[in-house]
Amino acid sequence: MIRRRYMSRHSNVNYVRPGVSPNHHMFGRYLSTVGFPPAQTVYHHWRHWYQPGHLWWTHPSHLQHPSSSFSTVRHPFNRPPRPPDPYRWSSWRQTGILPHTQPRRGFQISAGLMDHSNSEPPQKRRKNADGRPAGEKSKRSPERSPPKGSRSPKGSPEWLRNVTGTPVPPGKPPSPATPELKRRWEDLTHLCNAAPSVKGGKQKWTFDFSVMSYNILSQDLLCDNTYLYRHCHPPVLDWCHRYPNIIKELEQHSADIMCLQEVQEDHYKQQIKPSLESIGYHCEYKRRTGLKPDGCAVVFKHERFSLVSCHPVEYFRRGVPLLDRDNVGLIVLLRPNDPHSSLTNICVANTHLLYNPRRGDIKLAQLAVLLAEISRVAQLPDSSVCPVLLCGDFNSVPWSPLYRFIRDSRLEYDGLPIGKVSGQEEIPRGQRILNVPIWPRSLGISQQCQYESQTDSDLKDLEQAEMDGFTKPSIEHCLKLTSAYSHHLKESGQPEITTCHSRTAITVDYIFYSAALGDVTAQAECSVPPEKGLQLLGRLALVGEDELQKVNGLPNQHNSSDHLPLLTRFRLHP
Ligand code: KL2
Repeated sequence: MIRRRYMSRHSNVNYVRPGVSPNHHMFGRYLSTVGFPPAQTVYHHWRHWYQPGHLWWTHPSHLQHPSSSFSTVRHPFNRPPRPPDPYRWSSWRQTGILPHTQPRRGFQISAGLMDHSNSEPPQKRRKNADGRPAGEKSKRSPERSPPKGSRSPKGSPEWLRNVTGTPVPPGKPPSPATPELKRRWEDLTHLCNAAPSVKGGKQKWTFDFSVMSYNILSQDLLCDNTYLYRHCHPPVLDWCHRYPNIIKELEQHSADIMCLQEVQEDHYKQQIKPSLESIGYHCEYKRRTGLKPDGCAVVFKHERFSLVSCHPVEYFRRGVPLLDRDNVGLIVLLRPNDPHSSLTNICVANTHLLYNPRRGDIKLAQLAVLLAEISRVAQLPDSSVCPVLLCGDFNSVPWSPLYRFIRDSRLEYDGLPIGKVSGQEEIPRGQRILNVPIWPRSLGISQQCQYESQTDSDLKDLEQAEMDGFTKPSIEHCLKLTSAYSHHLKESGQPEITTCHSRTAITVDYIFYSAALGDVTAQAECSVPPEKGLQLLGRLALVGEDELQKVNGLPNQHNSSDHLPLLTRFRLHP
């Protein structure tokens, strides 16, 4: 019976992408924007594929590497003939239900996941950025290096650590009824004396808006790091399962401004941008330098804001050894659409800093480049700065030196090991300490994270002061930033988790903002908050490890990234 069901399923070569759920109301709509067949067609196939209790998943043949693909070879009884490989692009193209362009290394996800041996992930080849010095060709990127046994990632949860080889217990395929993660809205208005927003009338005009920061997990990086997702049921890792979930989530939260990271360029162009534009968003995008195909997007509702200017930021600088990585940032200056035109612009910056836990020196240099550009973009005629929102994935944990630098506007780093800057690893390998100065003067950015004047006379005048600055082991910046999240759960005091996979469960994503006088968080944490600024009205509460354990970690059937979105609401005063 088991065998017949298995075989009859495969006798039909019109496979659908596994795990695509027809239950999402966005399903037909969004897929149709990229040339997918009508939803019913896919649904028919989906039903055929995704039967709860179906034994395909538990069958040993799924452990075979899909590159063996379909052949005429007959297997013994317990090894039925393999179908045309559902994980190979060519098989899907024959069905006519795939988008017209070939996903970059798409459908290899499961190839990695199907290999449930205990071996470490294969050594990965470094992709060379265009125009890199030839010597870098053979250099292995530490960012892509597989985990070593000696590494001690912070917060790696026990319940996700030892899952290799047993992703789903036999006979228990994950049902579509995997519990959903519950997140409640935390209203903070009562704490900050925020009167309801007044739309005109005698009271002062204010402007309320919401901001999201969300690392959506690029499919390319997912494929590169499959060993992080061995706890997942493979179909939930398929982009065709993840995309409808992600777009539904974005639409449901309906933030006025969204800062997205790990947005893969082809998915952005073909799916994400058209979908968001169709619901009233203006979209800006900056792809990483080099060959990795993802980047940062900032999107906002054009009903609420107008774009004043857009500033992509590349951290790669030829000739600066610290800035040899392909991470990027994206800054936009926005004007609130305010009929009274009494409101200041706001500066929104989005970034995804280097992952490598050992290279805090690079992370700080990348951050300095971003802060210098924010200071320039946000500068007002009176030399003060407009309210700033700094969002993104900083690959650094709360209260780490990098985090404290952002929040305290200053970091004394004398004798600080570079492996301790981000706090990602409890016991970092390597003892190398930060150089003084961290980044060289040739970068053109001062130790106050400001662009330096480049003219000869200016340089002479500044020389002494600068030299002093460049020999002191401290860095500063001019923004007064507060974190919108407190990094501990209100009820249990447990750490909040923003990213979770089989090696980690920590906070690395943040929404920092210029807090106004009267902002509750700022009063508690910032001695002299600036007058111009934002008031935090509320946030979508994060969750702790316990809640994530109940939903099998991330990504899962409903949460389709290995990060959770951060969502906040602010009030802007004139
Ligand atoms: O931690 V992340 O995931 O913010 O969610 O940022 C990086 C990592 C992202 C971009 O480089 O890819 C992931 N081990 C674990 N994760 C890695 C590794 C690695 N060696 N390399 C890249 N990433």
